[in-house]
Amino acid sequence: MSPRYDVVSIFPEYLAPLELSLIGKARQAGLLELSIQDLREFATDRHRTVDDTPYGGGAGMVMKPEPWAQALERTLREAPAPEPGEDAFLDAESRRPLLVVPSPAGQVFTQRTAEAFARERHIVFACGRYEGIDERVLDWAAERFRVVPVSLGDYVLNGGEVAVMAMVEAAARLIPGVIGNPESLVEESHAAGLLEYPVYTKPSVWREHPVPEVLLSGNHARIARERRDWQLERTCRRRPDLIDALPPGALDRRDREV
Ligand code: 6GU
Repeated sequence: MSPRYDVVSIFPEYLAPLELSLIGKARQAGLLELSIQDLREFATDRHRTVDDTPYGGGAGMVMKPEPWAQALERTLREAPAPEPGEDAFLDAESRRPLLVVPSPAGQVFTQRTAEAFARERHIVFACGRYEGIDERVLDWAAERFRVVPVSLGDYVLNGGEVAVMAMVEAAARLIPGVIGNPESLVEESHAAGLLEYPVYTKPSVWREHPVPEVLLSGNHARIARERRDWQLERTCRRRPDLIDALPPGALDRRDREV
């Protein structure tokens, strides 16, 4: 059974690029079901209002709770049914869909998060705008979903839509079958906690810049060793924090000579 992702947003057109490229093809191939809901459908007044002024004062507007509850209830009604036998050992808690709330106040999204998302059967993404969603929606939702506020990093976007595009793309490409050659997932940046090594293609000399000689040697052991060194050098220079975070034993004796 392919995973289902629901995205709720007041700007459903913002998510249109998810029709394209790899994710679009995965949807067409039935590897991923993606449904985009317009939050304003669940507003009740003539102006389709989804925001209001904050209690306690302050700048900006807050998203009203009721349209969110209605929209999230619809995603629960449309939740994929468990396959007979498939989830036999899951408790009720694990059967709850994941509710991802993009927010600069969330836990930071990493490749590990993407890997965890790719194992989920049903994820609902709740895109907030303005100053955010009335906190009671998250309290209410916690009885129906596993709620996780998630941030892309330490900067502020206008809303969750761009963040959801990044998260959906990072997770969906890890769903089995979405990427034609799964070996390309093994070597890429962050898979082993290091940045990817630099890559080169023809011509062997381009505008007086030659390709590193070792890559033309045909010596696969030497090439593998050199690429590992390039990864380590690049990671030390650009992202020393990743070196500090490597699990014990991730570096071997020969790595330490770099
Ligand atoms: Cl997930 N949402 C918003 N609005 N801003 C962000 C973010 C998310 N991650 C970083 N900045």
